[in-house]
Amino acid sequence: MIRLHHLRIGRSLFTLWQLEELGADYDLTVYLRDENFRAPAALKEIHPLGKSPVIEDGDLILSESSAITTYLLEKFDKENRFAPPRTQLNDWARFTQWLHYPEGSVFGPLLIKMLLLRGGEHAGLETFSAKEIALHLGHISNQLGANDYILGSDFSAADFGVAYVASLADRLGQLDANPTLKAYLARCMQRPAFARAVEKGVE
Ligand SMILES: N[C@@H](CCC(=O)N[C@@H](CS)C(=O)NCC(=O)O)C(=O)O
Repeated sequence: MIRLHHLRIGRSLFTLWQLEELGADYDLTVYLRDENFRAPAALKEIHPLGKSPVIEDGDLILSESSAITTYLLEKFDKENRFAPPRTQLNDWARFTQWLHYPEGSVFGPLLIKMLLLRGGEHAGLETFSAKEIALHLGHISNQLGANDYILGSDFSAADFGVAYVASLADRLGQLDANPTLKAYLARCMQRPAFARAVEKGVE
């Protein structure tokens, strides 16, 4: 059975949510952050990077949220409920673009903003992160348009990562003037599977 090594407060909640959406059988090991908000050393015993999410499935130890999503889809989404089949090549390629975009492009500027809010000062980084955050949040909002989810009217596995960066942007006060993304985030969080993930992984 799959085991998710879940660090409280962070992106692995979104992997937990995915396991719930997929109806997968899984076990959970929960880790608490230390006084510096870092992962405890115990996570390094699972994977050398000591970060979360990490899943264990037999002798497979897998890190990186988008790789985990791809693996879980292969394993539990045979009916393509959460991603287009690879035979629809263009749709599948667009799906993978939105699957990798949050971690690959959006997270970095948000991380800079988070560090600056925690007490750093750096004019160049302020300008860079403000511009990049506006660019990416604008891009995501445009893609959403009047749709409920990032690839259209149906929820897909690309929404896990997009909802994660939207939630981080919200925590950093970056969605106050963005009703489209606020509503999108609320819509994702109202899904019953998300509520189950919160119950198991947060409380
Ligand atoms: N690129 C990785 C990032 C993993 C990551 O940095 N996870 C954070 C939690 S959100 C973490 O474990 N931080 C604790 C630490 O670095 O001490 C992914 O997509 O999974």
